[in-house]
Amino acid sequence: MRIDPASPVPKYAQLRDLLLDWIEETQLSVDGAIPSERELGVRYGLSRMTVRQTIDHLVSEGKLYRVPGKGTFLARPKIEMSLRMASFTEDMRSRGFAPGAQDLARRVEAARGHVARMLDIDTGAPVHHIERLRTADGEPMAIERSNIPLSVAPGLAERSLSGRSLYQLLEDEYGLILDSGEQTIEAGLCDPTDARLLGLPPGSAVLLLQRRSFVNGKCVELAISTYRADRYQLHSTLDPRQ
Ligand code: 16G
Repeated sequence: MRIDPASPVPKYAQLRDLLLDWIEETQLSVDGAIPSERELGVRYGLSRMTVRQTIDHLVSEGKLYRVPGKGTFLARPKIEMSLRMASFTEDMRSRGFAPGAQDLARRVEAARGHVARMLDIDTGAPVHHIERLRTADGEPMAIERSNIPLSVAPGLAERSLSGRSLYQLLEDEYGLILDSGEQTIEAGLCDPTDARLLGLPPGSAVLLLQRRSFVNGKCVELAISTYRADRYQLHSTLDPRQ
């Protein structure tokens, strides 16, 4: 395949497709190098500027990454964000990663405003607030901030969560089996504190998730989470009848 100068598709966009085809055909492995900008320019008869534009796009999409002075390499594929009720632990295990959690904060506090409303409890009612950095094979993936009414899980504060799944604990010790949920996902920019924890430059793109999980119609968890947008993507099947 070649660049078609008569095509209405801009050359940088044609090169993007050619490059993605080349990556697939050569079965380039993750961290494998793509040809240099100079080589690509010669191979496809394009200016260095056009080639750079294509690569800039692929880098910002997270498909490629640059190492200054070394070249441009194939990035790892993104993880498809689970749209099921799965816990982080379950989800990561099913993908072959070792799940992990680092405690960032844990306290019992009085529910206010948004949290009280979303949990459908009185303002001032006590809630467990649990903040964890979630990791996959040791790599930071997300920060999860869970709010659980004290009334649904009394004594949770005294229970260790280290190396343990929160959902599993809720099930084993409180008989809470989450049976429904709702979730919103929106794009956002990472604040400096979360960026440091996630190992990202401040202002990086992130996915902001808010999940409410229910047992018999009662909201038992409000989780407000920040997921790395360079490691996650959304995928859904579309049903015209819904
Ligand atoms: C998921 C949930 C989170 C929950 C966590 C429990 C989101 C979007 N989803 O990641 O609400 O707290 O699982 O995980 O935040 P665990 O059982 O592995 O501790």
